[in-house]
Amino acid sequence: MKVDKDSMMLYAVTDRTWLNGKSLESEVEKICKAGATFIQLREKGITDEEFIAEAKKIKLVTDKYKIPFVINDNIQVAKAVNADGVHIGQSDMEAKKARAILGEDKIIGISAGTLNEALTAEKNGADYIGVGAMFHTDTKQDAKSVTFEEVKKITNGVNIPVVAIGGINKENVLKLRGSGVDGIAVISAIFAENDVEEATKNMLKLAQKMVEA
Ligand code: TZP
Ligand code: MG
Repeated sequence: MKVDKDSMMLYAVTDRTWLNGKSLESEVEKICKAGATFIQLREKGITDEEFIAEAKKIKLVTDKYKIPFVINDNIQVAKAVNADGVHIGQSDMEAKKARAILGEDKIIGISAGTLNEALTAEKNGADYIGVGAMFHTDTKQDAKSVTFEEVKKITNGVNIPVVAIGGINKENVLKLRGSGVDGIAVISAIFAENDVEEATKNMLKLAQKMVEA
């Protein structure tokens, strides 16, 4: 499975912080059903065994809805569960390792904050770029912010899909109009909401509106 621009429209990144006793797979199922176009499983501070067990459960859901499914930052887990790919940070080594381990058919997403980083990622075989943080976010403490101008340079400069991330919510998503991004990646705008289904539907509509402009 490879990515196209359409699959970047509403990219949901998981977070168990707000589950409140609900299971991650049931929340992901609601999100898939409501129209998310891409799912990334993001876990911090668990063992690879736990990560693999969780990834297997989520993959059953994303396969059912035929939505691309990538693993954050862990190539071995992506390989072990036969995920559609992996999302990694800025590291030439990691990009090469990911391609060598996962093969040509898998999706490799790479984070970039500058045009230079985006071009390097593309050269290293990235299938899409994640750009951010677009706005203030409390979700990732070390997120660096990226200016609108830099995002425009990135979308103009690369030939692969670009998804914007970082602090994107229903109030600010339309500010990304004209940036050239193919969609939005969100954590709290979906997972921090009580009704993730409603939040997904709403964010999808807004993302489509933003991209059309
Ligand atoms: N990478 C850059 S910002 C960010 C990540 C994972 C956090 C996005 O979370 P939110 O809640 O959508 O701001
Ligand atoms: Mg990383």
